Amino acid sequence: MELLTSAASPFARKVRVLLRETGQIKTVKEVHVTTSPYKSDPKVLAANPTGRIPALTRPEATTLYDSRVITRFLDSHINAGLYPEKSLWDVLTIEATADAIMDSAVSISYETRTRPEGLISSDWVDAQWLKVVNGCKALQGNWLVNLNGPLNMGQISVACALAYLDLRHSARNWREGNDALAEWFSSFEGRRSMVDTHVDG
Ligand SMILES: N[C@@H](CCC(=O)N[C@@H](CS)C(=O)NCC(=O)O)C(=O)O
Repeated sequence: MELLTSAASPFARKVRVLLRETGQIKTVKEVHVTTSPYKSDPKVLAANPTGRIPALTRPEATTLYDSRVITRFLDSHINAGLYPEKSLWDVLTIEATADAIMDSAVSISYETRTRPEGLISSDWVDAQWLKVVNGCKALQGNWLVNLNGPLNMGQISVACALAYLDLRHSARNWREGNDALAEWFSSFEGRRSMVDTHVDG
């Protein structure tokens, strides 16, 4: 199997961390690509008609895309237990919250990094950042207990979302008012899987 990925993508990082945490790194080859909404990598387009990463090609089977589909597949592939039955709906909701934070944070990055200065909408950026703030608040207020239990896909997703905020939006300081979440993250980001997939600037 091949995973189309990039170093900075928080969605792809979810899969990369999963591969390392579940010992599947030798069975899935990571193929790094450069793609953007304005210029899709042809290999990505061939794998995913909407041109997004991550995408997972499988021999003699359909290609999978969208991080949540891929993580679910790789988890069930080896019965890794990252979606435990007894807390399934909580884990999926935490993953959805983390993905929503990523959606907004990536959208701000595209707005501010790829559009000409005069076309950048500060209203759009502020509205997206408010979603990030509300998402972080919910993670700290409602989900900290689940974040502190045995490893699951909710935790991996939250860590990848927060790491992306540090990578692209550190000046906005998501940690403000989120001390407990920040403390949880500082411990989680020391895991080998996170260190191995860390990227600067
Ligand atoms: N819902 C998707 C989002 C994936 C996504 O937005 N990936 C970005 C990179 S972080 C991308 O491929 N952007 C290129 C594009 O939008 O054409 C997932 O969970 O995989």
